[in-house]
Amino acid sequence: MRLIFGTILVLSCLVLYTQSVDRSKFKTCAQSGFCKRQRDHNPGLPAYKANFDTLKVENGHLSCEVVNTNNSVLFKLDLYLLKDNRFRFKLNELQPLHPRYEVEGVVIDSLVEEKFQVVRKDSNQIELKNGLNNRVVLYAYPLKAEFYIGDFLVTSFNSKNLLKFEHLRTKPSNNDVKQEENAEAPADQKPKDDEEPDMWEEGFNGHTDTKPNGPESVGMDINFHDFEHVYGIPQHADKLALRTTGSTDPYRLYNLDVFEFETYNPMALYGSIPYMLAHNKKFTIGVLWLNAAETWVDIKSNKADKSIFSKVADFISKSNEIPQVDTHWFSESGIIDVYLMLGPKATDVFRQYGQLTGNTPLPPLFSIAYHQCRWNYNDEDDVKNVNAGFEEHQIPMDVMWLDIEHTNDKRYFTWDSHKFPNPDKMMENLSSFGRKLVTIVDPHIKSDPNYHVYSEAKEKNFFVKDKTGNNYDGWCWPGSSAWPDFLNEDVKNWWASKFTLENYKGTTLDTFTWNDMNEPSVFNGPELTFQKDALHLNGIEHRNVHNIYGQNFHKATFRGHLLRSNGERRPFVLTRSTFAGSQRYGAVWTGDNTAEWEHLKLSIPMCLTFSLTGMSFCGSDVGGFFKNPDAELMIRWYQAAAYQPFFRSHAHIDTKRREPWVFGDEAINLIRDAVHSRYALIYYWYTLFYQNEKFGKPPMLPLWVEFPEETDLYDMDDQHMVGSAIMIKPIITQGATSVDVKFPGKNEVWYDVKSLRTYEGGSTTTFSDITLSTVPVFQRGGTIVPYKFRLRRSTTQMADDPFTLTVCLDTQNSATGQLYFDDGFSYNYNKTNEFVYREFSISNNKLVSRNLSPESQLKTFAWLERVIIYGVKTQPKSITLENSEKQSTQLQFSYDSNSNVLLIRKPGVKINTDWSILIS
Ligand code: NBV
Repeated sequence: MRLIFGTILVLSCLVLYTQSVDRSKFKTCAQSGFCKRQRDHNPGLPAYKANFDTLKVENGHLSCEVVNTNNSVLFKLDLYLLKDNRFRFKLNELQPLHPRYEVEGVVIDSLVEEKFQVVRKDSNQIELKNGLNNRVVLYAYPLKAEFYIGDFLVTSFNSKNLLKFEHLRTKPSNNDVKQEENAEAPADQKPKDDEEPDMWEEGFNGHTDTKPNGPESVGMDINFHDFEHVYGIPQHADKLALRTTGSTDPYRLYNLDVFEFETYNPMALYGSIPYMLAHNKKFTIGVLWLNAAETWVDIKSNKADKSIFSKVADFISKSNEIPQVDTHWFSESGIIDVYLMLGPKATDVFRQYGQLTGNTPLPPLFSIAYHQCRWNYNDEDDVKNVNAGFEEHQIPMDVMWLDIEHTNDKRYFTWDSHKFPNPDKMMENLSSFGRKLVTIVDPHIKSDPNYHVYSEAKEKNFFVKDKTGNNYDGWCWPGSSAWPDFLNEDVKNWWASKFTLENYKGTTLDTFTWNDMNEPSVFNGPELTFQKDALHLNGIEHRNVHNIYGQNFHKATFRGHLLRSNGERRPFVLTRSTFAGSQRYGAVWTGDNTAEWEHLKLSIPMCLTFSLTGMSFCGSDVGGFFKNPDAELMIRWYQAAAYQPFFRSHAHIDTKRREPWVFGDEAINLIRDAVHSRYALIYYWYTLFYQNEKFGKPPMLPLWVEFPEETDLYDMDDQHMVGSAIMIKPIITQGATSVDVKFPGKNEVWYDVKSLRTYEGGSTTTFSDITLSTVPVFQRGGTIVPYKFRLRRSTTQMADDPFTLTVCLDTQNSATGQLYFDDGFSYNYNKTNEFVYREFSISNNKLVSRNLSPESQLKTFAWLERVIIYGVKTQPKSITLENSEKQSTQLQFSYDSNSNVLLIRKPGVKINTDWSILIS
């Protein structure tokens, strides 16, 4: 009977997955008790007051008690000045009925700033200053904190008095309900409904959330002064610049498996990163709301929310009302813990947030190349044939992927013995081409006493519990399943051990992992996930940790990869579910998109948003997961995705085959070109990922990060940067015949290194000669980009290939660029300095290569094959190379005075040596 139910459920899920989103499966704010209470909160007379008699200031840490004057409940406020221009604002109950959950494992460095000063203090205000002259002013009543960069007020917390902190309480008997409820509000504004039925129990779609702790939500306003644009809080299928939410639900952050998600709305998706950035001409700042419970964010803007009439009136009257974005954050439980990065520039914010939550570690080289996936490659022959197809059509590819059907009935870490009888051989074959394999490993564990993963976890008491203390039982791909409690360190370590080569038979160090369904997705759970009253280690309710469950699973898998190689090799793990800090464990993809042009278009803002919020190794399913793309969409998708950090083609099991060669000759050639363009730039990408690990600056960036003062770029999300040197405007509309490209930067010059044309910064050009082969990509004047042009089957074969440097001169005839590389897979770059990190720069007609890390020492055969300099105004007479031994050689060159391009042939020097080239 159970089996039949399970089969029906799984089948119905498959059917559902072929339709568009069923909104009724997911809560709106009005269907969520705490969302309603917080969103509708009308503060009336401000309730919260800091008691300055209890004020203590020690070592950049201020603390005091706060009272809710309506009900006398006491809180503790901690305000920290942190190193590198960061602040922390933390509010918790002083004596909660039992400890409230505080997020663990996300913040890795919150060192307190030593250089601080109390600037002034009176009975209602205290002002502290950090070493950079940035200040916080805390007001006792009404409680609020204002943060200043120099003299500019940039953000304030609770200046709208929306703070509402529901203290823990005992469940009142029916008679007490009235009294308790009314205690929260001022006498003149008692709730109209005496009883709020949602407070102690809440139903949705036939599920009941028993809420043993009753109401415990927390909410506060965070306001951005003199800002019109805010970004971040992924994951939503929406624009890059966040929109105001007056007429919609707030943006929801609750990790959910939303099938066929809709475009342009604030519904929750698979990941939740409660981190927002605000940007204006002068500053970029970031705010992390560190709470892993269900969270919603309302956004208002005094400018954006204006009617057309008032905008016109403002224009006529030259109104100089200061713009402001007001945001209101509320979470179902936990505490208020807000980290502020005060920038003042975007690159500072990236570094500050990276110090707080970690940067994306340098991925193995293969993982930033091209991946070939589908649900499913059916058997070993299929894998072999697809691999052979890439050979035949000479399309580079580094990784093949296997989805859930490769397992023995969805028992992860096992193989279907009919379809995959010899995984070792299959691995060997792939490795012989220099290629890797990724297998999927989901967190739902088939409830089967004969399945070792299940029986061990059961015996060790490692599963998440339901509210009664039994192992949580839910339905997923394998039927009845249980979920390991990845919040528990012992469980993570046990899970990690499953990846050792002895334990995961058929794998080698060339096998990597895909973590899916980790929201977690539960077919028969409320909103397709766990019950909120499910229990983790030490009785922690799932409600508190929902948004971080997937990250802990991802982290455990990452640990497994480290373990299996004794910490020698860099892991690669792809995740669907994310939280702040997930970047430390690998890559993310945007989930189950659709083969439609709108989805191709959305892949850009979705990955830009992930990038801004630390999760920089992002991509979307090339071609679209659901439905069948035609050749044009497929080609355009490859062309766009070649310039996004994670580059993988993927498809639903019910779709037609779509390997690059099924679309005909023209498509094969164009797809090959697109994939090749990724490989040609792979060392540029790798250098960006290295710099991302070091400095937190993501490889894929909105234009405004590079051109922070150009206000017309603030909304732009169909054109983006790859590093500081490359800009792309992918073609994302069907049948495009023309495209407008914006060239930012006054006094800048942009080069099309293929057509050899140049474009002036500060202009927009319409390209009206668009064909299917057009990919508008430009290199910025003033930059040097390393290329490897030889077409190879995978990155493995590229290691010793020679480099070409493309030098694009700026208006001052100078340019710089960096190159980083190492063995591509180990930690030797950290342990024994086996890497190359060089800077190339040209000025006064001399191109110089210098070592950026004198301690580095990698043995490499890679050499410099050619240098192409764009923007050279006069014909050179001679070109002289001076090598590291100070020997000079004359180099051959050609110069084209029409295009101003100088081609220098065969400098022939080893790339990791010092050399210079003099153009006279
Ligand atoms: O494992 C099957 C799929 C996978 O292909 C997809 O990429 C994931 O997002 N998975 C979801 C489960 C079922 C989706 C309909």
